[in-house]
Amino acid sequence: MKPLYLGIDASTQSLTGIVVDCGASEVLACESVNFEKDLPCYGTSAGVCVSPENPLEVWSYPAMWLDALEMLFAKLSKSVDMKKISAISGSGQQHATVWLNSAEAFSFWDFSKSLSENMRPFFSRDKSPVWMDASTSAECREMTMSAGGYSEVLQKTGSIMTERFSGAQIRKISKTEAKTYAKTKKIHLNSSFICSVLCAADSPVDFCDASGMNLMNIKNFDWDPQMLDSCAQNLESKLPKLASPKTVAGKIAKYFCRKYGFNENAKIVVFTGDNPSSIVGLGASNSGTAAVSLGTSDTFFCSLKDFRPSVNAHIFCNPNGAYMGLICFRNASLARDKFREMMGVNWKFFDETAFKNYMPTPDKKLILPFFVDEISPRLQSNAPIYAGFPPKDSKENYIRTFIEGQVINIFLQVKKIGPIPKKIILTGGASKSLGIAQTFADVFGANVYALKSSQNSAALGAAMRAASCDYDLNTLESMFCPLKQIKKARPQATQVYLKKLNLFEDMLRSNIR
Ligand code: XUL
Repeated sequence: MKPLYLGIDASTQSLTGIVVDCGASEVLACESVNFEKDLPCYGTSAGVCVSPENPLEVWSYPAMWLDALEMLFAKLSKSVDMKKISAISGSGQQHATVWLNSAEAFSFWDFSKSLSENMRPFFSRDKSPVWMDASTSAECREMTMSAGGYSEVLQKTGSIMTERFSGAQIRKISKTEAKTYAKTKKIHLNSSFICSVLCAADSPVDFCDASGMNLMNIKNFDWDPQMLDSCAQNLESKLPKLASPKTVAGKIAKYFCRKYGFNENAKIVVFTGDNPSSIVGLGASNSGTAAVSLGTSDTFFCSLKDFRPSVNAHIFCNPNGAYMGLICFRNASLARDKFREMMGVNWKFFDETAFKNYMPTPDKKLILPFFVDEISPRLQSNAPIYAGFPPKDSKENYIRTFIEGQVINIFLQVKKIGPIPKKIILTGGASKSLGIAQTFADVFGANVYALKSSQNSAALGAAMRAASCDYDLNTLESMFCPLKQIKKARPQATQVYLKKLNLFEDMLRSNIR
C-alpha cells in the first residue's frame, strides 16, 4: 500500500486540503471549504468580520475553522482512502491567535459531539484577531519603546513591531480585556491550534510561524524575555513551546480515525504559517530562488542564507532551513488596473502590445507608481509621480515606465535583505502578463518561470512537509513544483536598468514624506 500525505491550509477565506501521492508524483485530491459560503451561520464576509465602530478591527472565529475542518474531511473521504494517509501537516493564516481557558483543552473529545461543540467551553474568547487587524498602532509604539527601540526589535525578531503580528494583538487584548487575559491559560496561533486539535495534545508553534509574532528571538529560536516583558504579564506561561518545523507533534486523534476513517498511525507534522508553507509549495525554499505573487498585494518571497533584516521586510525562519524574506507591496494589481484605465487601454494592450519588440534604452523617464500609501517602502502617496517625460509621449512609454517603476521598487527593497535571486517564479493573476515577466527578468537580471500546474501553494507546501517525514524536501520540490521558463534576462536591458535604479532611488528618497 503506497502511502499518501495530506496538507491542510487554513487561510483567511477558506480551508483547503491537498492529498499527494509521492509514488506517482501527483496531486491526488484537492478539496476546499469556503467560510462565507459554506458556513454562513458565522456571518463572515470573505472569512472575516470587521468592526462597525472601528474598521481597523478585524477578526474571525476558531469554532468556524473547526467546523470547516470536519466538512473538509467529509469531502475528502468521498474520494480518498483516508487509511492510506501516513502523515498530515498544515499551515494557517499567520499572526491569528486562539485564546483558551485551559491547558488541557485538547485532551478530551466526546465522539458524539462535533469538534466545535467539544472545544467551545475552552475558548476564553470566541474571536481570533486576524492579520487584517491594524488596530494596534499604540501597542506597537509601546512595545518598541520598552524593548529598546525599533532597531533592537528588528534585530531580535526579524521585523519591526507590526500591527497585525501576534505580539501587538496580545498586548492590546491584555490591556482592553484584562479579565479575559487573566483567565487565559494558552494562546495558540491558528496553525498550532489546528495542529493541537488534530493530535488531541497541546502542540508547539514552529519557528517559522512564530517569526510572525514579534516575540521570538529569531537567532536562538526561543521566546525573547525582553519582548515578552514588553508585551504582557506572565506571557511565557501562556504560550506554547517552540519547535523546529520538522517536528512530529504526535499521531492523529482517535476522534478523526473513528469519524473519517484515518489510520491511527498517521503522524502529524507541526503546522506552520501560510507564507513559510507557500515558499515550499512554490518550489522556492532553496536559496537563489524567489517567488513573486502578483495580486491584490504583490508579495515577494525568497529564501535567505543569512539574516539581514530591513525595516520594510519580514524575515521568518524557512521550513527548509535558514531564513526567508517576505516583502509586501500595497500598490499592486489595483494600481495596475487604475493606471490601465487612466491610459484608456485594455489588458491586452497593457500586458502585451505596449511591450512588443521593446528594448529599454537609457533615458530619464521615471514613474513612482503609488496610488495609495505604500508599505515597502513606507511612504504617503495618493497619485503616481512622473519625471523626465516630454510634453506628449506615447501610452506605450507611460505603461512601460509604470511597470518598470513597480519592478524597480521591488528590486530595491529586495536588495536590502540579501543577494538578488537569479531565478524568479511568478504567480498570481498578473504573472500571465508577458510584459511584466520580461521587466522582472531584465531588472533583476534573472530568468523568470511560472509553475506548470497551479495549486494552492500553501496547502501543497503543507502536503510536501507532511511527506518530508519520508522524503527529502528538495526531492519533493522537484516532484511537485515543475516549472516552465517564460522569460530570460537580456543583459543589454539589465545594463540600462542598472543606471535607472539609482535615478529611481533618488526620486524615491526625495518624495518620501
Ligand atoms: C503575512 C500576512 C498574510 C497572512 C495571511 O505577514 O499577514 O500573508 O499570512 O495570508
